[in-house]
Amino acid sequence: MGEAAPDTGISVGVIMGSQSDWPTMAHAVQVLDELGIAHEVRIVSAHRTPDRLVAYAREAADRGLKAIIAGAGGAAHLPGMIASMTRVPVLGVPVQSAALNGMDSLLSIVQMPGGVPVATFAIGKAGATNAGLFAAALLANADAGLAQKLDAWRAAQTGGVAPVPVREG
Ligand code: RP5
Repeated sequence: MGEAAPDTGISVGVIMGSQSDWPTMAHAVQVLDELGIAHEVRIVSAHRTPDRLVAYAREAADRGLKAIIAGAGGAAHLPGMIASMTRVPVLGVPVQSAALNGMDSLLSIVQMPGGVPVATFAIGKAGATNAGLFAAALLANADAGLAQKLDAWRAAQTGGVAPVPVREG
């Protein structure tokens, strides 16, 4: 048995299967940045870097991660494989694929067998944003300061919605 990985003080891991997933996953990172949540960002591919995937999942709990946001596209095994090796909650983001518009990603992530949960979000930007907000909500259960920030974030969103549409065109 090796030594337990040290707690890094990082609460959320944002991982993605490829550099090409970054434009989508950047929206999760933006939310974490706005709310001041300590996070790390990594490329971890289920298919191209399987050893990296195993190490990341196996060390996640001992490193102190409270949530892992995992985005992938196509045959999107990353979130499910990570979830199979850690009890840290996994939030899956289906990246919009070129061939099937992300339906392949969505179904690959959401259709987990009973016993290995992955919380699955919408395809693309909305899903990544909401995964960031959901991770924040999980952490806010045990962090009053973060709860205040999250409430303020939501209040600002509400305040930004005009009551009457601008008549364009
Ligand atoms: C998946 O394959 C990645 O998550 C990405 O969405 C998709 C395409 O990857 P690239 O060929 O652009 O690296 O593993």
